[in-house]
Amino acid sequence: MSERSHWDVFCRIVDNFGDAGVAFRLSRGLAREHGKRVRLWLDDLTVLAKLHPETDAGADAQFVDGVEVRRWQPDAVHWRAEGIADVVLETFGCDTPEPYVAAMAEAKPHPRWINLEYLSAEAWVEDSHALPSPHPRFAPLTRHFFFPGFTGRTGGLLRERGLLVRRDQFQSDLGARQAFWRSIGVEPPPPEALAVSLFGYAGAPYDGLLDALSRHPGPVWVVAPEGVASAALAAWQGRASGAKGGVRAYAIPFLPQDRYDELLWASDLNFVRGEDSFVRAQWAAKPFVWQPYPQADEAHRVKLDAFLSRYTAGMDRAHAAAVTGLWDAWNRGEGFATAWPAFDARREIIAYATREWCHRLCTHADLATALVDFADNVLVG
Ligand code: TRH
Repeated sequence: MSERSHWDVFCRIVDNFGDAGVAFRLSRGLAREHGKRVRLWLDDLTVLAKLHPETDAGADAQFVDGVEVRRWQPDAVHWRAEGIADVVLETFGCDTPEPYVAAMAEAKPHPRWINLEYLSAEAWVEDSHALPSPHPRFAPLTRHFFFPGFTGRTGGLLRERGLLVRRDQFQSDLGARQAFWRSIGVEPPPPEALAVSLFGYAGAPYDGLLDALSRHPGPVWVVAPEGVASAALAAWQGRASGAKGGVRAYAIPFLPQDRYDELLWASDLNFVRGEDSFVRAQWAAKPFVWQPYPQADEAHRVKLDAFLSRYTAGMDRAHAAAVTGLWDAWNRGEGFATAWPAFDARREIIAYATREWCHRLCTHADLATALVDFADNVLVG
């Protein structure tokens, strides 16, 4: 049992924002809440600059919100001069540079070596979580696979200390919510309005959703940060003049990561995608609809079904069917005309069940705490 104080986190951006979003959030938690010295090695700083605008995308080294952020150009970094950490965390299978691994093999004691995997609610995750995998060439080194997840037998989810208290304060403070809406260029919705935030991938049935919302019997505020969803919203608005019903469409700039949380907290229904916004929607404890990252051979459908069956397990059959119906419509691209009214009619109870779901998730340790415990107390090296 020894405390490991220096962590190196490696992240290669595959596409979109999730890789950098998760790696930064985790690094910040390790630094801020666990007192670790964290270097986050990122190969594309422009993505971090979108999420955290104080980032200088041209700098090789800088501090962003307490995290030492380094540009990761594997061939340009002199690892021996930089020194290696006590704990090496590679995110999503990005390979730690070989010279760094060679230095790890020579170090005594060897650093702990962990690969953080993608999030999935599938049952096999519990069996694979924390398994070791000896390195084929650097024999003394063993890498462990760490899986985030929704149960106590996984690594848990990223959840900052005090997050839910801040959420509750925000949600119970009308003035704060109205100030937030104004600050993002949105007129505060009236109490009877349904506020919907929209974040999704290309190919999602934006028009079908917006057409269904235009038949909603009351005002609907649809807010989409810049991206595929905001472009689809603007295009729909252009076409739908005269047939928009009560829909007010707001295409807004992409928000800094912490402000995006506030959009999720302030909305009544959140469309989210990928990994990190999906988790944040659960902490917002508002009804939400998830679009998993599209994968070959429909692997994302399996992930979707696995999550839905956990999330709807505490709901009665009709509510579970309403949730599944809307998630199916969003992910399959058809059926909004019936799925939306069925969901909307049960929205209050679904909101209650989502809050319960959030409470249940909070009974597990958060991911940063679980990782620190694993590195300090479980691994021996
Ligand atoms: O951007 P994503 O599609 O990222 C994806 C997933 O992580 C996926 O699993 C992975 O394979 C792929 O990247 C490479 O969706 P995700 O995970 O929700 O990340 C979006 C991040 O952007 C999240 O941290 C929230 C943040 N965000 C903002 O900061 N401001 C915004 O206005 C919006 C809409 C999002």
